Amino acid sequence: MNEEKLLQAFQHYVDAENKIEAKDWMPDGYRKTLIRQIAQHAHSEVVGMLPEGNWITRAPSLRRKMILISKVQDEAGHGLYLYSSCETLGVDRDTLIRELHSGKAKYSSIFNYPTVSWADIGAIGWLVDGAAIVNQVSLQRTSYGPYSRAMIRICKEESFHQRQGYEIMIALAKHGNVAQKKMAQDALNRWWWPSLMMFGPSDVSSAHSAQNMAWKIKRHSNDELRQKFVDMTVPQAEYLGLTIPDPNLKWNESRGHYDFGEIDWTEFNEVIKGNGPCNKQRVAARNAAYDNGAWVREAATAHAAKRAARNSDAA
Ligand code: BYC
Repeated sequence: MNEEKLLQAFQHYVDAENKIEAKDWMPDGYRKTLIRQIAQHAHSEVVGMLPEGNWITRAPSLRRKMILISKVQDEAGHGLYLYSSCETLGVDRDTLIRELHSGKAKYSSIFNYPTVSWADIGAIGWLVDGAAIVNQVSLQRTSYGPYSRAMIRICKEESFHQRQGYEIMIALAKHGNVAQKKMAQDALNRWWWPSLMMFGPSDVSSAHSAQNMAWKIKRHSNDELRQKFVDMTVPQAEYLGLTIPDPNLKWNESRGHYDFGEIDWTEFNEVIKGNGPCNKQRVAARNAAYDNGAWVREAATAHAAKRAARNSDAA
């Protein structure tokens, strides 16, 4: 079959809601953009451990500490599923990790903001994991089988993450004292706009959306998902008695959605270019973790070689 026929057959197959598997023929562009998106997603999970990890030693009770450790561990697991899913496309994990460590690879803008108070852990669970779920529920139906299956597993844990964050916000904002309520509002003020930025540039500026929607890698546009998140989150903020820091936020009866203010795209572009408040710190922390773990990798390789030699002696 020539290239054009292959492309047509591929598009029909995708249009009929079939999943593409690792050994199926796929256009080079499809493989390339999937490697890009899945790798960025994997890096986001791993870098996402850092802002929350910052609070493990300072969680206010043993119960909170156990929950937070468990959540951060889940993120490492999500990173593993996603790197594995990316490897099925023919790229090796070392290459991806090298790109993260050199600062070449992108990861979600949200993890370049600092976690300055305990309420930030609540806000991350509520807003960041809340935004992640909206995006990832949609990606469960992505056309690439290994990515879709990873998303189904991840979403189950993500909803627990969102609830643990919201529960922290309830404790602070509804049942807390004046200082705790203030802390919750301050966290919402700082995390609201960066959470909206997680969905990426607006549809008119999104470089990859049109092709990736046609290939059904993405099932909803950046703006559709952002709107869904706003509509879902406003009543949650009202229940908490907190104010979303957007004077233009208003229910629009005719659209059946909330209108909201313009995102600061200059800030977004600076953060994804590496100039956010914590970009350098995050990349340095990942490099240090990799270097400090060298002895573990060497020991595991030596152990595997010893076992292989023992098995071949026995054979
Ligand atoms: N941050 O054409 P566009 C988590 C980049 S982890 C940084 O719209 P696309 C969690 C984009 O990559 C959740 N970069 O792109 C973990 C592209 O750059 P390149 C992470 C961004 O791919 C631990 C350029 O801007 N979720 O929840 O069609 C603890 C143009 O954008 C961002 C995922 O990764 C951003 N926010 O759509 C707690 C979801 N937005 O590659 C929680 C999977 C855009 O051309 N990814 N860029 O240099 C996606 O769904 C899509 O890739 C996006 C962007 C919606 C993010």
